[in-house]
Amino acid sequence: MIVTLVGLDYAGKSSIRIYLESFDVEKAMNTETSNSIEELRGSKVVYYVIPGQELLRYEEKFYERLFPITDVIVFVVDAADKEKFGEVREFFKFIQEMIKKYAKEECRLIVLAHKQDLPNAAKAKEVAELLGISEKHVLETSIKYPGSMYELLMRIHGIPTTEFDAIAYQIMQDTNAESVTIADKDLFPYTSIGNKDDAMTKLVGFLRLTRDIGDFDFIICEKESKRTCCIKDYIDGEEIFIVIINARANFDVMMSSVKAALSKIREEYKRRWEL
Ligand SMILES: Nc1nc2c(ncn2[C@@H]2O[C@H](COP(=O)(O)OP(=O)(O)OP(=O)(O)O)[C@@H](O)[C@H]2O)c(=O)[nH]1
Ligand SMILES: [Mg+2]
Repeated sequence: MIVTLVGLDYAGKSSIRIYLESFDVEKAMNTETSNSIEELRGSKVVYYVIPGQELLRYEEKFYERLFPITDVIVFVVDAADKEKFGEVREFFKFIQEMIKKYAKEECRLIVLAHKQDLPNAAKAKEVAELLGISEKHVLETSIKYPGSMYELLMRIHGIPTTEFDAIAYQIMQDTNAESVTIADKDLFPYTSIGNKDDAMTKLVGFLRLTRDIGDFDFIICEKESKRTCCIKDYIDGEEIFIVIINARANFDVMMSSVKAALSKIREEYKRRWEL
């Protein structure tokens, strides 16, 4: 799957890429304006970012090259910078033209009302009205709200999570947990049940830890008598992670529930990703 991020300079495109690459908000907040196309290769998704400076964003050659292979276009709007809304609208018209000219018929568009953590950031409704599109295409996001990054990733893969939801619910019930999340090493979520901000914060933490400590089967963290577990396994060489927050059942119960879940995840994974 190929995802292309577009938008004005300073909108937050590179920040999103860096967050998905490093899981590090601080790093993602410290960017400089981009002068060329950036790329991030995940196992199921490749992200391209087109630079937003005025001199570059109207370069038709970028769209001619990328839109024919793009499955999802993400149009990022700095929702807090209302002074630039005129410029945003004008650029969106150009993007619509580029879509008509170069994009695949089935290419999807997601608009981000980004930087929601800033005071007075415009909501999805306002951004939708600005661009003359339906509100259902607009997502409110912030690098600082991990739950919103989860929503974005879910929207990107665009596949119903029903089967994975059922698997996660079962683990939740078996282990008497607060939240269960299943995702791959690129943060690509299969499902998450419970508070999304908590789930993504923990998942991101475990993914960073994985990079630091290398391979593991499971990690258990106890804090204020709250037990959070991360179980890692492989499906056809691909790492998958199950994060269980506040599992109250005993260890054996948890492991047998996870084991049962993993075989179901394996089946569902193959169906979904056509392996
Ligand atoms: N408050 C807040 N600031 C953000 C967020 N995302 C990005 N930023 C800030 O916005 C700045 C610009 O973001 P970039 O990602 O560099 O912007 P860009 O869209 O890549 O811009 P160009 O490379 O010029 O096209 C970053 O350095 C961050 O400080 C967010 O969610 N909230
Ligand atoms: Mg950039």
